[in-house]
Order: sequence, then C-alpha cells, then structure tokens
Amino acid sequence: MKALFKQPLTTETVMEGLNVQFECETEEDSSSVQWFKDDTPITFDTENVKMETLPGHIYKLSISPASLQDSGRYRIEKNMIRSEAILDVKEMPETIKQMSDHDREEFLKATQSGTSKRYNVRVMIVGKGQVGKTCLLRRLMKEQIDDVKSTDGLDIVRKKCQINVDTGEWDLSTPGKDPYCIWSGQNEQFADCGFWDFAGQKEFYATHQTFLSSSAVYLLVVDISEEFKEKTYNRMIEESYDSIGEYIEFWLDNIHCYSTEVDDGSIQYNTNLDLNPPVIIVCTGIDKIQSAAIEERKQNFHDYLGKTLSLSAKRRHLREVHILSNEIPSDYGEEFERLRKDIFDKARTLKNWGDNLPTRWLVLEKEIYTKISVGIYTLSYNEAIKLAMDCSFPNLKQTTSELDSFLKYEHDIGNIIFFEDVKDFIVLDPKWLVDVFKCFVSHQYKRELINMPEWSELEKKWEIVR
Ligand SMILES: Nc1nc2c(ncn2[C@@H]2O[C@H](COP(=O)(O)OP(=O)(O)OP(=O)(O)O)[C@@H](O)[C@H]2O)c(=O)[nH]1
Ligand SMILES: [Mg+2]
Repeated sequence: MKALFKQPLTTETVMEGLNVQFECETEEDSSSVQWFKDDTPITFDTENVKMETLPGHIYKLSISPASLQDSGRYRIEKNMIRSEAILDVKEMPETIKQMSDHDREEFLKATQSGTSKRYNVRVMIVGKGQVGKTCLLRRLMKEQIDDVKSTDGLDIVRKKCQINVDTGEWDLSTPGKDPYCIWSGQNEQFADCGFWDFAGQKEFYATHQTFLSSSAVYLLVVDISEEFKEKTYNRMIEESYDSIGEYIEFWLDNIHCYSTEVDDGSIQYNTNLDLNPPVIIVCTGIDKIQSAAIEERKQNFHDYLGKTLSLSAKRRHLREVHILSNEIPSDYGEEFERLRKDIFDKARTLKNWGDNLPTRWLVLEKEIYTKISVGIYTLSYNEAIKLAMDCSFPNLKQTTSELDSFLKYEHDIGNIIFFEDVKDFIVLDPKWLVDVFKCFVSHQYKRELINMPEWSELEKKWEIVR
C-alpha cells in the first residue's frame, strides 16, 4: 500500500534572513522518507537545514535562516508518492543590509505580513548652463520646446512618468497631471521615474550637490559645438571652467563621491569594472555643426574623452555617449527613444532596483506622495505616526521602531529628509529644501512655498530658538 499525503507541501515565500519550514503529513506507513532540493537528495542536516520526523507521520524540513541559495524546488518522497513545492527567498534591499541590526530586524518583522517589489528610477540632468538640459527633458517627455526658459539659478525642474518594467515602454500619457498622483495607485508592473533637471549656473553647484545620490542615472549634457579645451593651471586659479572637458571632469568628480560597484549579477558589468552611478553623456547641438564636419567632430570628442580620462577611476562611471539635436530632431525621434531605452537599462543596474519592501511600507510611501501632491512638504513626527497607523503599521503606541526604520530607509534612498536627532521635522519632498535655500540667497522668494512658522521667527529675530 502506498502512503498518501494527507497534507502536502505548500509553496513558501520568505525574505532572506528569516526562518522557513516545509511540513507535510502522510497516512500511516512505516516506510522512510527522502527530501530533495532541485532533484538532488538532501542526505544530511546542515547548519541551516534540518529534517525532522514528528509523531503522527509529520515530516518537517526547517531552513533557519533562509538565504538566497536556498530558493528552489523542494520535494519529499515516501513509498513512491511525492509532494513538491517551491521556496522563493527574496533578496533584502542593499540599503537595508547596510543599516543597523535593529533596523534590519524591524524590516524583517514588517516583511512577514507581505512584500511587494518597488521599482524606482531617478534621473539627474546636469551640465553647464544653456547646453539644452531642459529641452532634452522636454524631448524625452515628447513635449514641445518652444517656450523653454533658462532654469532659474537654484531651481530644479522635475517631471515624472512611469515605465513598464517588462517591456521598458515609457508611459507619457498623462501630461499636465500632477505626477505624484500618477504615482499613487501604481503596481509592481511600473517603475516610477522622476527627473531632476538642475540649473546650469555654476554659482549654485554647491547647493545642487545636496541632491545628488548614488541611486540615480545621470545625464551629463554638453553642447558638442563648444570647444573642449583642457584645464590649465591659470584657469583653475581663476576658477573658470568653461570648456566641455572641464565640465565633464567637474561633474564626474562630484558623482564619483557616490560610487558603488555595479552588481547586477551579470558578469559583463563586473569584468568591465564599471562603477555606479552610471553617467550617460548627451551631446546636444549637433545641428550646429556642418554636415561635412560631423563625423570628425564625433571622433574628436571620443578621442578627447579617451585621452583626458583614460587613467582616472571616475571614467568608469561613463557609459554610452548620445549625440543629438534638441532643435532639429529626426522625424520619428529615434535618438530620444534610444536614450529612453538606455536610461531604463542603466536604472536596472542600480542597487535599489526591484527592492522587496514590506507592503505596508509601500502603502506609506504612496501616502507621502499623496501629501506632496496636495502641497504638504513637511510632517511632524506625530503626524508621521498617525499616517503610519493609517497604513497598518502595528503597535505604534508601544514602539515606533518600525516607523523609524522606514523613515531611515526613505532618507537613505533620497526620497525624504529625516534625521533621528531632529525627528520632529520630516521633509517629505527634498525639492522643498531648494525653496528654503532660495529664501536665503534671494530676496525674491515666495513665502507661501515655505509655509513654516519658523521662517517668520527667523525674519524677526535672525535666529530660530528651539
Ligand atoms: N541649435 C540648438 N539649440 C539648442 C539645442 N538644445 C537647446 N538649444 C537651445 O539652447 C538654449 C538653452 O536651452 P535650455 O534647454 O534652456 O538649456 P539648459 O541647459 O536647460 O539651460 P539652463 O537651464 O540655463 O542651465 C535654448 O534657446 C534652446 O533652444 C540643440 O540641440 N541645438
Ligand atoms: Mg534648464
């Protein structure tokens, strides 16, 4: 007589670092059982895998803690009858791995009530003033460029869209709608893509740097019709860097501060020793070069890059060079389509691409987007607790540890600004800081943008007393 599985194995999904077990029950039968992983018999207990037989013909395989290598197909056989199930071990986000043990524990606890994948693309458009950064962004969004004005000093123009994660297609179908609205209600199928278009005036570079981050794709825009002279000692003393080459070096130096090794599991990237964040150079203004001279100009540009950057580590951030014209695009805009595809491909190599996050964290993230879309840019800690409770964060009356871990994670990936020692002031949208900076450096600030009582206090007393 063959033993039947009264209770078969069931598929399990777990975050790496947590314990998981398969359990099944057979009818009464004295024959022995054999466990398999991916068709290979499991013969011995190991440090993290244990097999047990419990009274009542219950068989248990425990993995504690589960690691990514434990993913696979598990099978138990008894007297020619088998039961099979899949174990899916999800990867812990890199950012969480780098946080404290306590934060990791909070994260793991939160994942037990479900996780979802989160895809995020942040694109930073940097480069000298008047080279066509804002026009490029408009072209990427399939918008007209006739009314583009120089981006004001400190300002950062932002636009958002969604990208289908499977097909790489950009969804630009909601122009004019508040981008934060299109982000709420999205699902695992779409990546949220946000562009930050910086003003090119170099007087403001120091403040721009506050917003650079390692989890972004950089578009370094240069006007190919300009000269690319090399830096000379005298020019450095004068702090003038007006040639293409100097700008490229300047931005690469800044971006290099956020270096991480590329680790997307593909050998190709590792052997190339690329560094993230990736920098795509976009040369605009090709229409300004006479047709006969275009090929020579392109060659000179590549030679120039090769010569000046060949030995430096910052060169490893550079990826493809795109050469195009915002002013006279091709009939079907293939050059912009190529750039869109390239941005998506590079975004997929970033460390927080497809992070598995506790579902309730994603719900809270969406709530934050909703707040921003209605003009709320800062929150007190108590308001954050209330918001988190609405998103099913448990036990917040007893401990706020999970909320703190969430806020720290969002801070680390550059979504919000949160410091544990100034807990009570959470900046939901870093762009708000740009407006605050403006108040300090310009008399033409818009007070309604700031919307904080501390500002009037600062104006009266020239200090904030806390
Ligand atoms: N001929 C030509 N002109 C361009 C091209 N791209 C932009 N322009 C023009 O260059 C000027 C500056 O373009 P913007 O997009 O505002 O440049 P930007 O880099 O955003 O400038 P800032 O915001 O001041 O840093 C505009 O008058 C554009 O029409 C291009 O590819 N070819
Ligand atoms: Mg601009």
